[in-house]
Amino acid sequence: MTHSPNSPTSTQVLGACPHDCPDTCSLLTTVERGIAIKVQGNPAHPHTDGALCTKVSRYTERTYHPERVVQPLKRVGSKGSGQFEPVSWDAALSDIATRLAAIAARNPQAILPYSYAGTMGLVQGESIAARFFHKLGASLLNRTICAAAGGEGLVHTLGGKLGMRVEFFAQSKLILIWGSNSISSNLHFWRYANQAKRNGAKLICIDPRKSETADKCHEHIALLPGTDGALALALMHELITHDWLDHDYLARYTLGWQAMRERALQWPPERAALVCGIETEQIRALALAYGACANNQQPAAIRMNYGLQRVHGGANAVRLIAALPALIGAWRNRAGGVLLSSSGSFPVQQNWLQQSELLAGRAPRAINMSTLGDDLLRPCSAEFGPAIEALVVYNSNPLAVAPESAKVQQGLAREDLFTVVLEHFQTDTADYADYILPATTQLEHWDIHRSYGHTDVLLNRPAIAPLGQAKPNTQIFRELAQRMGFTDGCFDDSDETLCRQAFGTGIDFEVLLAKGFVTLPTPDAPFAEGNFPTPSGRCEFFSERLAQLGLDGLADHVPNHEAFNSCSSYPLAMISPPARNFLNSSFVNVKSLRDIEGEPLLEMHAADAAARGIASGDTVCVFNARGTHHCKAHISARARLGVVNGLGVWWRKFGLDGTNVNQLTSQKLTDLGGGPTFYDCLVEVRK
Ligand SMILES: Nc1nc2c(c(=O)[nH]1)N[C@H]1C(S)=C(S)[C@@H](COP(=O)(O)OP(=O)(O)OC[C@H]3O[C@@H](n4cnc5c(=O)[nH]c(N)nc54)[C@H](O)[C@@H]3O)O[C@H]1N2
Ligand SMILES: Nc1nc2c(c(=O)[nH]1)N[C@H]1C(S)=C(S)[C@@H](COP(=O)(O)OP(=O)(O)OC[C@H]3O[C@@H](n4cnc5c(=O)[nH]c(N)nc54)[C@H](O)[C@@H]3O)O[C@H]1N2
Ligand SMILES: [Mo]
Repeated sequence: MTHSPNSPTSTQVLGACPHDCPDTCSLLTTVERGIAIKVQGNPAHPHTDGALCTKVSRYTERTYHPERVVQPLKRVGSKGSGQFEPVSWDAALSDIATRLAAIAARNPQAILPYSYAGTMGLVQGESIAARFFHKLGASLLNRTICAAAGGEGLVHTLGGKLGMRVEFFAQSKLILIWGSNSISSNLHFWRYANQAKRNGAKLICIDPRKSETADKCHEHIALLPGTDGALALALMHELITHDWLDHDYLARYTLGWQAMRERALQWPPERAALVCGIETEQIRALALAYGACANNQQPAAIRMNYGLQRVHGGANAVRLIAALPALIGAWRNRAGGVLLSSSGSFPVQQNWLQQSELLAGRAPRAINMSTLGDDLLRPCSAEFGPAIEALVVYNSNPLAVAPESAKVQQGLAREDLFTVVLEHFQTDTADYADYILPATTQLEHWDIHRSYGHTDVLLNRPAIAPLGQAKPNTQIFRELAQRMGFTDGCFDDSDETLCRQAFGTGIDFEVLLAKGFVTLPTPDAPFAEGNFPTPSGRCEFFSERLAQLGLDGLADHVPNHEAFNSCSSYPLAMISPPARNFLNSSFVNVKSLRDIEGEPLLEMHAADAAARGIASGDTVCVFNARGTHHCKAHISARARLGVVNGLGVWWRKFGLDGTNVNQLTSQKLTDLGGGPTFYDCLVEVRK
């Protein structure tokens, strides 16, 4: 904490942005008389560079929002009515502990924790909470909803969630921005890309939607959703037939090249163009640009993001794209290669944080968070195990963000389901709670963060006291543990201790305390000489591990579950990428940000709208066999023919008919990793 030179009563506190975003910014919060008056980007942190996105610069508006939940609430109305009355912490926690203990006495696996990335903090995420559920023997949760497919794709190709260091994109000469609207969802990467652009780099955006990022790139390839694997194979085809290859790199540092080569040769650009719904010439031009960088002529970099892996073949597509740098030897230069996620670089002490030995030999079933709707409705069976009787939600808003909301809603509405929600606000999910417990925000608690877009560790110190009766997630689970009679010493670890130990001895905590961030000592060009952390030590075109699972060891194009087909009764593909001023469903209730986004919209191509007699501003019904969702149509050059864009993720209660886009999405899963397929979704639209 430092005293600001301007005012003796004003202090500045170093923190970290908690949100699910690759940027993980360093924050400076100005506090006067115990009130946070301003949250700014830390100018001393190179990646943040003193700048925040619009939404996080409004963090005080969110923190002091008049609708913050600041005391425990107990349901008084019917399930989902949203009617609650205040209760004391003691009454709430005692009742919750009694109810959970009764269920656990029959079968603890009937209790399901449900959490994701409301905060990315390692402490307010899965530390004491995980210990609590492990001790209880509750069902485990497979946290697949964001990155499972892409993560598997990386692991089975490069060996981990690793890649280029983000700062070196500034020195690249060709950048493919693939499945990422960086200006909206990875702003601090965009700064490096823009620097490269000013230095003469060519930027190509590959995205079905003409995003704000596509506007600023030299070229935009608007392929159909879920066809990236075909495009990558055709690129390989062109690199091979023109011999734009780094043969030395391929021979020394890759595995399975002959088989990959044969498969790629089945994908001439003409074939891929039909699948992708684009011109053959666009594929040839892309290959020419990428091939011109072969053999160290120019550094070529790829920034993938998770947007492209929310489809059936998401993991295979990531495998194919992650393999591209090896063909041209792009990894030889630190400004070449690919980055999807850097989160595997961090020496997180997960076992210590989560204390899995508290399971004491039990192996509870794991429930996939991406099929919550179905799972809440499943009866007890030999295959499934006990029906879910209690759901404890923290750091997530599943009714808004999980696919096929009608099923999630039906499940949450079960009278025999006991639901506890730890939250800042009365979200769509919290409306269905039996108890809402007030949680602190990032300004009010300790935490420590890794990042999936850079390689710095950040510490977050509390800037202000908890609002009202709010408590950190950790403290809520500590107190519940106490009431359940859990006496293990690990429940006494303080938040500060958890921060200190989260990275073991891998990080100098004193530097973190003083500076707020520490950069990991990772190599500049990690794969310049192979050293892939795969079983073979090579970039794996062919994965023996996948082959042993009975899967195709070689990556391929895997078509969508709901592949685009103009003759089907649902002839439009719908994608629902993030809105710039929301963070998934967070911030939707912050009025100044909601005012910028306006209202839930469906972007449509003029021809698709005209064919249905739809004009901009019309209320439309978007529907498929899973449900209907009403919103306003917006005819826009951002939508390509055959694809509609429903920017997400709105709170259902702000929608025209109390739904959002996830009323339409399906619970079908990805090829690997059990991820959701939000962007693999056919719909029809009528006025
Ligand atoms: N402002 C803001 N920032 C965010 C988020 C947010 O909600 N708002 N979300 C955060 C989260 S949770 C994550 S996981 C990260 C990454 O979040 P992502 O969801 O990956 O975010 P984007 O970078 O916007 O990438 C989505 C882009 O992929 C495109 N896309 C959709 N389908 C396909 C496809 O099949 N192929 C290709 N090539 N592109 C496709 C979309 O049109 C969109 O422009 O961003 C984080 N940052
Ligand atoms: N249609 C469609 N659906 C999507 C996506 C999409 O692109 N399209 N994106 C998907 C992706 S990539 C992701 S990552 C998921 C995200 O899904 P979630 O991780 O559920 O993200 P949020 O909607 O931001 O909800 C997080 C909630 O956690 C709360 N929270 C924040 N900090 C704390 C805390 O310290 N303690 C407690 N108790 N609560 C806290 C916030 O108030 C917020 O309500 O959504 C997915 N859903
Ligand atoms: Mo995500």
